[in-house]
Amino acid sequence: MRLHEAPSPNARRVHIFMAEKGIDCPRVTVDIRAGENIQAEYLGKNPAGRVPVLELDDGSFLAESVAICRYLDWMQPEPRLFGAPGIEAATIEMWNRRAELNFMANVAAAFRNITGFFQDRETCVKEWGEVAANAASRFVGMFDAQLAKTEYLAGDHFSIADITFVVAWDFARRVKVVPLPDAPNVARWHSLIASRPSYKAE
Ligand SMILES: N[C@@H](CCC(=O)N[C@@H](CS)C(=O)NCC(=O)O)C(=O)O
Repeated sequence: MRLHEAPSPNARRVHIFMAEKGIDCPRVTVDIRAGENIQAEYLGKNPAGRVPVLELDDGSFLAESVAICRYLDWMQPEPRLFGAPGIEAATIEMWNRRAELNFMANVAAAFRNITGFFQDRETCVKEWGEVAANAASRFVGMFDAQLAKTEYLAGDHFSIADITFVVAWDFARRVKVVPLPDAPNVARWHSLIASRPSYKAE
């Protein structure tokens, strides 16, 4: 098994997940800046042209960071990061989707459209980026209110939802295109997540 990746939020999701599970595998760096991920050879691995991609021992490829995490979870069920079947797993799914769709996707759209980072391969619309930045900013309140009630994003236990949100949060802080409002409960939660050894996984 090999992980095709580049320094990026979605690859970091898989790195943290792997560290939590105690799984490691060789890495192959994909030069996304130079567009290696949109060349024919890479598109054969992932027709969506994105990182990360997990290459399996039978020569097949698995893309989409959460799908990769699902596969790793099947390989190594403990610790349970997708929750116990039933309401726990469903609640984790709910918060993971909120972290991804309401926050991470808006942060990514803001970054891509405002900075024009990938303008060699897509049309960037600054106004759209600003709309996305404001949407990401507005959703911070939803996460802060949840974290006022629960220790981790989806309840009492660390989960994939925490991984998605911390990766997106750190990226938003680093690229500075989203105005992040004061969020004391997110700050409390961030210190908790940052104290886990997996937070430093690369
Ligand atoms: N939904 C995908 C998103 C993957 C994605 O957007 N990856 C970014 C890096 S975080 C990428 O490959 N960007 C290169 C490009 O857009 O050309 C996943 O979860 O893996």
